[in-house]
Amino acid sequence: AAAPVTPDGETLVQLFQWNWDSVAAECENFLGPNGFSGVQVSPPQEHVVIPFAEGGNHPWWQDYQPVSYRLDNTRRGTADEFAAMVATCRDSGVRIYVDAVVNHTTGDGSGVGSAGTAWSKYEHPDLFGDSTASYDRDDFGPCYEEIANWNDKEEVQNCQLVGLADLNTADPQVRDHLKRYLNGLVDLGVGGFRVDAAKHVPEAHIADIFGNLNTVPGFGGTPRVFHEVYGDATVPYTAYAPYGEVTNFDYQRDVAGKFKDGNIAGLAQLPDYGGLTSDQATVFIDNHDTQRYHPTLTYKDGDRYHLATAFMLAHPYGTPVVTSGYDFGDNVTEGPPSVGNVGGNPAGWITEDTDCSTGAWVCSHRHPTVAGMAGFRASTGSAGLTQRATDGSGRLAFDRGARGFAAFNATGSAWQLTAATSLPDGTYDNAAGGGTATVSGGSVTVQVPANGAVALHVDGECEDDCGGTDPGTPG
Ligand code: LAG
Ligand code: CA
Repeated sequence: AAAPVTPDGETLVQLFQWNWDSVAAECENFLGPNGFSGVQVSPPQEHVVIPFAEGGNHPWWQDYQPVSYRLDNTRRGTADEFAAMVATCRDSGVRIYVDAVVNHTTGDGSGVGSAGTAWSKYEHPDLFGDSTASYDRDDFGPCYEEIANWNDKEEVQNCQLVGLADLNTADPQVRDHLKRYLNGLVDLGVGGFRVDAAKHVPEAHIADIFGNLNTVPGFGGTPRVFHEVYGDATVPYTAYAPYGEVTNFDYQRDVAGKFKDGNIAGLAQLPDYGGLTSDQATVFIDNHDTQRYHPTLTYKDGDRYHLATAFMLAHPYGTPVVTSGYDFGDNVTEGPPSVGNVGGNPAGWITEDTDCSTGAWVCSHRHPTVAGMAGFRASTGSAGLTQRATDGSGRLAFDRGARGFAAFNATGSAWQLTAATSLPDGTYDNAAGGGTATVSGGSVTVQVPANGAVALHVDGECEDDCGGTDPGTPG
């Protein structure tokens, strides 16, 4: 099969827990027009329903416990709504990436899933809603205990992650069921997958499952895959690099930590974090797990977080994923904002349509410091990076070839900067906020706001629509 299409200059956004109708609207109204190329959506398969756990609404993490591979009636919508979302986003040039839970099914207990399928920990009687496939106890294991020794690769890959029934992916029939689920999504036009807990599935099984999928209609090529691996000495990131891109938590910790500390002047030349080259790495400032369980920088940190996100989009290393979820306050279990009692469903069951204006949904990708940066990344593509300025430890500016210039100020006072640049002479909109800046004779003079950025790129050159804020703009 053809290779996945992975052009330079892509920006993905994790629309964590957004419902399908809301994702579709966002593709059409915002993401496509602003140069975002993909959305990572929450798991679309039938999931357990855990009411009112630990003082919250249905916890967000019920989605990570598959009951079957039906797409009908999750908290985010119907199978028809899912298919319509994929089509609408594709028409806007935006690929849908599905969070694929392939390592495990459910935890202890029993119940009825979101689409009405009965389950217990090792019994999933109807995987596709047509009585052709099921899992029973023999399809799990070979280990039926929780992972205890994280230094033992055998255990990490074959025992139970937080007590979730671990699928026996050594069994070709289990892999066939997983491929059937994934190919069903690909045939709808899904562009690829974030592989949940990939590290817990032996590499050979990952290779078979994700290396033998259908071609994506509309986009061409095979699905693009991001393996979720917290690399360590026992299971390094690089073990999964032959089978797709790999989530780079080493980048996440280092870059987020340095922005938090205001120590960014050394970030122009990034190492191959965790041994992953730029092409092999998926990068992010936080994700739905780290923002809850290991927060370094999150939406709660305000400007500094948005600044770090803008930097991630300006720097060529890795494929960036912007995180955009909902405000969970102090409750790491709390499910997404939901509508009240509808059609006999209890409150908390159906996720509300996203509204970026209320504060309930964080919508980081629309923040003024971030929103224009997917356009910057698309414009700068594979252009190399040339450092242009630093000032103390908290300030950094660089060029991206002759296509872009960006300056980051992780301090509490404005930075008056005059720097050399290879950008052609002209006046440019600031993609990382407001205002414009003029390049003249290979030099640019800008005021970079406290905890803010200035980012100029060739496709953001303004002719006579600069908004009148620049005194040097010709009439
Ligand atoms: C992931 N990546 O490897 C997800 O990013 C992460 O969010 C998932 O955990 C995990 N793997 C499994 O897919 C989430 C929650 C867990 C939750 C789990 C399953 O962070 O807290 O576990 O999803 O719903 C929950 C309870 C546990 C319990 C378990 C089994 O919190 O206490 O042991 O269910 O019943
Ligand atoms: Ca496993």
